[in-house]
Amino acid sequence: MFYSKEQFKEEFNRRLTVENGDKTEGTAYNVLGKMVCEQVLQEWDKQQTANRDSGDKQLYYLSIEFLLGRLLGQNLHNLGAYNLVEEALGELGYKLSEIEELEQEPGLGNGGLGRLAACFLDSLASLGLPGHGCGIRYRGGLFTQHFIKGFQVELPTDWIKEGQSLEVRREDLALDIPFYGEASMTVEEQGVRTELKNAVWVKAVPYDMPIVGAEGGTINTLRLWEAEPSDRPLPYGLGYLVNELETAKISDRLYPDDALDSGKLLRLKQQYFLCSASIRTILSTRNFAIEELPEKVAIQINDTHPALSVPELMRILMDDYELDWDTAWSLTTRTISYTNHTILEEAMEKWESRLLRQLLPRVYEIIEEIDRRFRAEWESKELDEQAIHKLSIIDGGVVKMAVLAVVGSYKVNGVAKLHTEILKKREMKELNEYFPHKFHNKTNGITHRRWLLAANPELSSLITENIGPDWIQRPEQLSELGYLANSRPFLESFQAIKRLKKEHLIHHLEREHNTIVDPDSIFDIHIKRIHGYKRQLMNILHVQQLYKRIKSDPNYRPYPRTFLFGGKSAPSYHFAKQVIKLINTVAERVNNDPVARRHLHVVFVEDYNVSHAEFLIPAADISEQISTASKEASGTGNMKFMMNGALTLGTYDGANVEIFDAVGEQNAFVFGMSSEEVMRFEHDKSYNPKDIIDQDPSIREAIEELARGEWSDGPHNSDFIVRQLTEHGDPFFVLKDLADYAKTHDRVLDAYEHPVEWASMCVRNIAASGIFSSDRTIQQYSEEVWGLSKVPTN
Ligand code: 4GP
Repeated sequence: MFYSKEQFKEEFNRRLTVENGDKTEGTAYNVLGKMVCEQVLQEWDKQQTANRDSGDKQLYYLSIEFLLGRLLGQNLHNLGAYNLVEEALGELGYKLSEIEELEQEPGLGNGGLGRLAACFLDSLASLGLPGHGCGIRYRGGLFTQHFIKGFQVELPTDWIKEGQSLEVRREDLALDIPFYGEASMTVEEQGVRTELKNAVWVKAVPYDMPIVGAEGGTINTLRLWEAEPSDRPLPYGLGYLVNELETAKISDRLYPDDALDSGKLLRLKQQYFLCSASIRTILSTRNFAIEELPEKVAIQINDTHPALSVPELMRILMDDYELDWDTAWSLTTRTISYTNHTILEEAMEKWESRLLRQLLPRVYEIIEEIDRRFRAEWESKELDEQAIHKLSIIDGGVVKMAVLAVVGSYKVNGVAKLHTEILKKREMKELNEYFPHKFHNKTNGITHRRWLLAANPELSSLITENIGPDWIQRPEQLSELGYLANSRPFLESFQAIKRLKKEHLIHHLEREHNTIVDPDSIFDIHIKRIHGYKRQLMNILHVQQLYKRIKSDPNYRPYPRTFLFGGKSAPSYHFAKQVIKLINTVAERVNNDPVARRHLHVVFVEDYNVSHAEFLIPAADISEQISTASKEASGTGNMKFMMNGALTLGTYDGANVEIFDAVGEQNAFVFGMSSEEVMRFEHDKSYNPKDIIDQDPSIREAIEELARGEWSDGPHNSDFIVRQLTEHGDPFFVLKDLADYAKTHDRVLDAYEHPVEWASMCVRNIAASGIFSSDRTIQQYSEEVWGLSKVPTN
């Protein structure tokens, strides 16, 4: 279908007529989606069978999030058919980019962790490695963000409603998952048998999506589980309707609010549902002896959400395969590995034992036994209280999922060098000392296919024209661009492309947000979840200061800058929601001021998602990566910006540190406290923001105005912010770093006055960005953790 333009056009037209005769873009989207699907399905089927028959080791990446972004374009690119289809459709009067925009993005993720999973799937398939995703098919996905009077309002999203052309329901693989009930043991001739009685069953139905690798790659599977009512009878006394409603909720939406017990139980149900359904299917469709499990299967758990994989695999091996504890433990701890994505206390999952015991009685028994045995190992050693606390899986009535994950895995990794060091030396020091060979680093990466080739085809072509096409397969070869960092013609072409991408973004913002941006201004972009440690507050306080200065000093007329924000706050995170309100109010004041408007423009992109990011990132001049040092595990947005030739304005945090190392600090804008300083202050408790407020009149004034509610339509709309900066000791060191941040922005302005040198710095960033391709990350995981071999291509 995609071999020649003429053939494609003929087939497309034929289907268009059959469909319903209309030639709208909506029909064109459906027709094209089905054509891609059919093209992929045949080959996919063949490869699935070949995979099963080959007996080669397969990886299963279990993740509660997969933030895929739109898939139609990605599939066309990876099939190598994008240009052909674009031209063919052009001749038929359609614009492929406009058809692509009709796809409802599956928002099955929240932030970095989910997007990383999606980048990894693309790299696995493109490198020809057999690695599959297992997740949940949330009907709702992440909420849609709306601003009403500057406040975030969350609306439900229904990505499935439109009809997904690229998934296959696998009724044949459906299975029932038990919750509640009582674990009971019977002694039989062969040994002890454990059964669950009076359980409530939920049917898990998989929907498979093909993950198409780039040319020469393979087609892997993303299996998303949906919860449906089971046909099994309910235990006596449980209402049918109640159960139906409860069941439906399991795959209803991502991250239900866990403030109440009901929300906590729902999250736990989701986690167990994912682990149990995935692992049982992995085992039931295998064609090897169960003792060979670690040689045939690798299970990677993406953060602790799928950490119940450890007791669940144990349960299956013991109860269904009748293996003894030691054999089951040996197989489990050679199959599972774990990635940690955060050291933030609030994100380190802890489940109350009483909830786990009630919901998953048999699984809880196994967790208790894992804890008991592990305890017995270390109890003979002389350990202080701190170490005992850090090594306990069950501690003070809660199960610490990160400890369970570490104990049950053969490898544990952090996602950037600094993060891994912090895990090893501080957060998980005792576990690292206990298991010295488990911990390792795998710095994150991003797929250059989506973030450079697809999002910025103009820059990609310029690169290929100058260094040839090999970098597409081996992105580290982008380093050859280093020689062009002083070539005038090359720099001019780069500048022209940056300008074009700014215009694309402007057009997009005009269409979607009714905002007009000055293409000559500096595009300074801060896009990520809204969180205290990511310090959107510092950015907007600085804008406030600039505004004040413009208003009070007639000689201060800086070069125009557009500060773009994008990101969502968790629905119950009041501080972050107030930051959103603050940014929107500052935007309104600044943008409506006839003088300030010539120098400053603030744009908050509503409902930030992957599709918006694809417009924003290629247009950026400055990439804001300003988290409090030690708090951002890695960051991956920073890598996407760098690859598109934006300069990082950032702290020594997460993967920024490696970005600065790769490109040289002279090609970035580095500022702020180091992670050691932050950790020292946290340890000594010696930082007092009041000192800064007392010393710096402009900061004092800003806080006073915030307290009076001048920047957010009333004091109650910024009370969380004011209290955090004053009474609560400014835990993310916003005021401490603010002055240095402001100075660094002045350095940006100075540098921007020299466009040739600026462009040259941008090119050096692109040249140094190859190591941040997720192909490098996946290659390392494959060689050092999973032991995969390339799927043979015929
Ligand atoms: C994120 C981290 O915050 C980010 O630094 C990292 O780049 C990303 O994971 C991928 O490793 N964590 C989450 C989360 O998204 O939900 O904990």
